[in-house]
Amino acid sequence: MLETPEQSAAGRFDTVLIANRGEIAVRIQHACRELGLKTVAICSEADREAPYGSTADRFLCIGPSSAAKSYLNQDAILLAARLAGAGAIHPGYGFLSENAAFADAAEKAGLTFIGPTSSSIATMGDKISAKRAMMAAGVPCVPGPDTALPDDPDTIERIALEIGYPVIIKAAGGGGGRGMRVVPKADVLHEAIALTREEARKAFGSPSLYMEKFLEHPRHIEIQVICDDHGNAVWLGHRDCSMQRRHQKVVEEAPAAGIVPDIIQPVGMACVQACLQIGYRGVGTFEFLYEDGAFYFIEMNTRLQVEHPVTEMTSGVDIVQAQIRVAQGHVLDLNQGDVTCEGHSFECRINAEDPDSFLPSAGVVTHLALPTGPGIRVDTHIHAGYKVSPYYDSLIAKLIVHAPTRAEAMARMREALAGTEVEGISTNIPFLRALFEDGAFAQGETDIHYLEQWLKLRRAA
Ligand code: MV4
Repeated sequence: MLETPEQSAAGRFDTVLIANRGEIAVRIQHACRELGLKTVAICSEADREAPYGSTADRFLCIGPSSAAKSYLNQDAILLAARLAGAGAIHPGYGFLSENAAFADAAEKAGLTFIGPTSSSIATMGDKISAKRAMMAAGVPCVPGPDTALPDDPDTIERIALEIGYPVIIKAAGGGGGRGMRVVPKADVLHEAIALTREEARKAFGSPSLYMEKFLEHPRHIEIQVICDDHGNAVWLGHRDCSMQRRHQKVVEEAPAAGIVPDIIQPVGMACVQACLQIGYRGVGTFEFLYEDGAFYFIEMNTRLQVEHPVTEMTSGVDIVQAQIRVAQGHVLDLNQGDVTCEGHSFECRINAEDPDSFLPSAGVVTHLALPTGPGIRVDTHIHAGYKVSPYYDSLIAKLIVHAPTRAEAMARMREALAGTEVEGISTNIPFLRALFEDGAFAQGETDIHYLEQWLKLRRAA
């Protein structure tokens, strides 16, 4: 019998192996069950007691505590999928989620990788090819060539002069703040390039670099997209993720404060156009710097992101369910005209960390109280008695609120933070409570440097 495009497309699966841990393993498991899919949870030895293990249909320990030997062990995960009869792998975020070779290996093993094609992952993983694809699609980018820097010193100097100082040197294999160096003026240009090249060679196995205008006080604004395999793509609105310390986001919100529809609309449409042009499938995030009223593309993330809930709250779209459905080959059941942005949402990342040193704080959660009430959502895997292990990321919960206005959402977050009690380990909750009392934050007057400056002032006081 002739198959409809809907049926013939990519993955048909009824069991999903969740190749991740922590709160996102819980989040993905909920989405799978709601879609009628069976789940396979995996764990390292440190996560044997994880609560999502007992709620999954299967629970397999795939290796020792070290992530390199478990959550990053591609062969162990593919073997677990085969043993458990999974037809698909959801990589979550971090770990193998943006590993093109893993996406490829999964597909070659007959499994659906719940994410973009390995070729899309590879294109976006190379920040130069990503920029080239975006410029070709009409997405506004930071001034600077979409090609690797040559070796010739004179040509390099000419490129820098053309852009205008200050410039920033970035590694093609970098991203997320790794492998970059600001060059304030010409006399330190060649030294900066030599240092960054060596770092890039060591860290990413490639010495390839590119140069951009350095923006001094931008905000970090990102656009969420979702695309199917049938030529449909929509953007689900924007988020502000400027509130970060050392490239670790702490608070995210949707929509970005003070960004009016007229100015973001063409940027969102350009992102959608870019997705169609490169044949993108799945969820993705376009990262922009926003300065003096203009947007500049910097990177595209090809995974589900930690902060996806703020967009779920404002758009009403279950992003994880939609991501799984498009991986099954379904047509996106959503048109751009259906997408709205209602109210305002904040997310706080609750980290198990020392309040002064920010070092991870491991140990047993002796007491836990989580907030309840209208417009409050908590994404977490922890419970009273849970042992926070020192092996992984310190994220233990995400506190998400939604309210009609930004001011009301801030008040709701203050209420949610007041109702959150975690004892036995140190957390950043006291610091988040103080941040939500900050006047400039309440006014939406922040940029990517705000939090670090605020922390410096607070320490001095
Ligand atoms: C920049 C920039 C200023 N100008 N590029 C850091 C993470 C990586 N995604 C790109 N990053 C930056 N790229 C130009 N041309 C400043 C940063 C940056 C940053 C960006 C987003 C969020 C936080 C940041 C913190 C420091 C620097």
